Amino acid sequence: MATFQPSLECDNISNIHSEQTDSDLIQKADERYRETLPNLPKGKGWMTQHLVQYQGFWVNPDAALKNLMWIQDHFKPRPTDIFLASFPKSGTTWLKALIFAIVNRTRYGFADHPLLTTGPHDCFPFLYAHLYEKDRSRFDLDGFPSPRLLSSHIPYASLPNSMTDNQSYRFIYICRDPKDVLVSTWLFMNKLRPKELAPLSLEEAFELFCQGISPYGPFWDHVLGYWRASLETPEKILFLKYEELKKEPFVIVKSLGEFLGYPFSLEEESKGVVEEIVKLCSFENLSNLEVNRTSVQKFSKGATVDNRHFFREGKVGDWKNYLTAEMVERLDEITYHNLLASGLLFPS
Ligand code: PAP
Repeated sequence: MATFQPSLECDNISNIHSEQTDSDLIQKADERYRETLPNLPKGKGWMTQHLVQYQGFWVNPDAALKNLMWIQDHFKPRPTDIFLASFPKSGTTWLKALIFAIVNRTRYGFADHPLLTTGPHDCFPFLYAHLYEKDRSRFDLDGFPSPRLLSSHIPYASLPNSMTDNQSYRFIYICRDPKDVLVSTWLFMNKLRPKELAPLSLEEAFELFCQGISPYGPFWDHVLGYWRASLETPEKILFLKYEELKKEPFVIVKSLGEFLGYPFSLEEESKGVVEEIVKLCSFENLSNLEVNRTSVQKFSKGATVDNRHFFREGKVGDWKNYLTAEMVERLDEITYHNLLASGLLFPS
C-alpha cells in the first residue's frame, strides 16, 4: 500500500512567493530572530540546554522560537483550516488520528486506512515555517488540500490575529491532568535529550514544571488561554480533556464530528462507523502497528523521533507510579490556585 502523504494529495494551489521573495522573507525572519533572541530570559532546557521565555512562554530557542515567529509574521490561514492545539504530551497524537479519521471517513475504508501505514504526525502535520525546509514538497503548507489539518503547541496569546480573528476556522484544544503531563514529558524528553547533557532527574523536572519552565509552559497559562477563548467563542474552539476522551470516546468522537462540520448520520451510527474510528485510533491498535513501532517520524529542520516514543502507556493516572505524595500535593495545590477562578477542574 502506498504511504499516505498529505502534500502529495494537494489541491495544486500554486506557491505565492517566488524563489527570490522566499529568500528575502527568510533573511528578514532571520534578522528578527537574531535581534530578539539575545534579549530573552533563559531557563534550563529539557531536551535542549536552554529554553527562552518569549511572550510569557518557554520555548526551545532554536527551532520552536524560529517557527513561532515565522507563524506570527507569515502564516496565511484558510477559512477551512482545522487546528489542533495542545500543551505537549496532552493527547496530540491520539487526537490527530481521530480528527483525520473523522474528516476523511468517506475517502478511506477501514481495512486499508492510511493510519494503518502512516503515523498520525504524518497524516496531521505540525504548523511549520515551511520556507525554512529543504524538502519543500513534504512541508509545503500552501500545497496541502483543504481542509488542512494542522497542529501546534503555540499558546493562544501568541497566535497571530489572522488565526484568532476569523470565525470560520475551527480549533480543537486538548488538555490533560498536569501530573500525567509532567511524567509523560519528563520520560519523553529524557529519551530525546542529547547524550552530552546529563539526564534530567524527576526532582529537577518537577521543580522546573512547577515554576512553569517546560516547553510551552507555564502549563496553567497555556490551558487557561484556550479555555477562556473557548468560553468566549465556543463555536470556534472545542476544549477537550484527555481523561474525558478516555472515559467516553464515542460521545466525544460524535461531538467532534458535529463541531467540525462532519456530523455522523444515523445510517453511519447504525453501521458502527463511530466505533470503527474509536477502534482504529485506540492506543492498543495504533501502538501495535508496524509504522508506529519501528519507523521514524521526520519533523521540520531535520529533527527525527522514533514513532514509538509517542506511544508509551496511554493511561490516566500513571503519575501514581512516579510522583511522591509531597509532589502530588504541591502540584495539585498549584493547579487549584491557578485554575480556581476559571471554573476549569482537574480531575473533572
Ligand atoms: P506530543 O505532544 O509529543 O505530540 P502527545 O501525543 O500529546 O505528545 O502525548 C503523548 C501521550 O499520549 C503519551 O502518554 P503517556 O506518556 O502518559 O503514555 C502517549 O502514550 C499517549 N497516547 C498516544 N496515543 C494515544 C492513544 N491513541 N490513546 C491514548 N493515549 C495515547
